[in-house]
Amino acid sequence: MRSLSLLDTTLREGEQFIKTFFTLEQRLTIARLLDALGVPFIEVPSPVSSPETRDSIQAICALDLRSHIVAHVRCVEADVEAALETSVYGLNLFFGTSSELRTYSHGKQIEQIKASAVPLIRRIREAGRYVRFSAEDAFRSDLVDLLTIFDAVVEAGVERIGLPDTVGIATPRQVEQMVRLISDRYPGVGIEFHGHNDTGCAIANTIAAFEGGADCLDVTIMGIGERNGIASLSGMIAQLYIHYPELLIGYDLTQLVSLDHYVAESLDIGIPYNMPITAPSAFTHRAGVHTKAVLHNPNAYEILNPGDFGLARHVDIGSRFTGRYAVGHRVSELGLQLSSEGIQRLTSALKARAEQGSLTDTEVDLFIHTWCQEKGNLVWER
Ligand code: HCA
Ligand code: CU
Repeated sequence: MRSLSLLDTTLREGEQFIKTFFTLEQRLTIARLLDALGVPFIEVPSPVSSPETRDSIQAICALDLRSHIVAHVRCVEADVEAALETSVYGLNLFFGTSSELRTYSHGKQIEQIKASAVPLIRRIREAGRYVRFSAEDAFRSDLVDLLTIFDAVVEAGVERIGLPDTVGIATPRQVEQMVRLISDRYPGVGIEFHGHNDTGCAIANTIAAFEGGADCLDVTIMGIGERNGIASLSGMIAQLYIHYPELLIGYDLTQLVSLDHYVAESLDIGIPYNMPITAPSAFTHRAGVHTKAVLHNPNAYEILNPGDFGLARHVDIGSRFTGRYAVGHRVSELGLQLSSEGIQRLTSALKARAEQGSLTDTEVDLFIHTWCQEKGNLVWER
């Protein structure tokens, strides 16, 4: 079986999201919840960011979690030394390699990048810590430049190479090809992928990276990050659950909902309506054709079992698209009995009422009771 580590960077990339401001207590709770879920790596910012950040990193390390804590650090000696002074498991080094970042961000040439990274990698390895080197903006970088740098950092002893799609420009096919090329060239070295969501491909690109040979995939809770973020933890869990369930052995999937809720509340936002697994309506069925089939067998329209995540399925019958089968089902759940003609008439009445706006479950039940009490409608009441 192939090994795969999810790396959650909510406490680093996620803190770069415009709505994020986590207190120390919130950072600690998020780290604990990620650990309880079973995420192998938790990324934190560079300790040089601020004294408060440094203290938070130490407090997270002091939790003594099973998850490895890794700091995201520039290839700058002082930054590396500051990170080595903390108790982090390892350092995630990064350096912009595209001509865009070399020109407008740090102004360094490829040779200078190599010259900065190599001694720092050696230093980190000598200190006995884990080290990864990431080529920021890899998917707009020249391939020869990338290979020149990777040859050097692999030689210096990096345990993983990071291939971030920093601007979210890549397609799944490009990601798979690039990851395959790098993993074929450096057998024995891990590959990490980090996919931004600028064109909505983050989850697809991240699973493509795994299929190309990556062994570490970056996510954040609800996908929060710079701009519109990166691949979401729930999205990747959903992908793995369906396509590679053996890789989720050891995860406590019931923690996912608490995590998304906790972060959504901390940010004062709702969980996005389209979030895999944890969206409020992720397991709600509405149209008559769907509700009938799902009531017969949930597999008809569900690929994820809500029970595995501590969630429940919901059949919505208060819409203009409601169907007779689901309405009849609700009638019997309420302990009432109607003839099939009665169900048909009740459904038509409910549909007509829903044309003025959808009804909540409570409103539907009230509507059914009232309709049934009308003379002649009810066949039998338990
Ligand atoms: C950043 C950029 C980064 C780094 C990813 C990595 C990106 O915000 O510093 O280190 O692999 O998207 O390139 O998040
Ligand atoms: Cu990023």
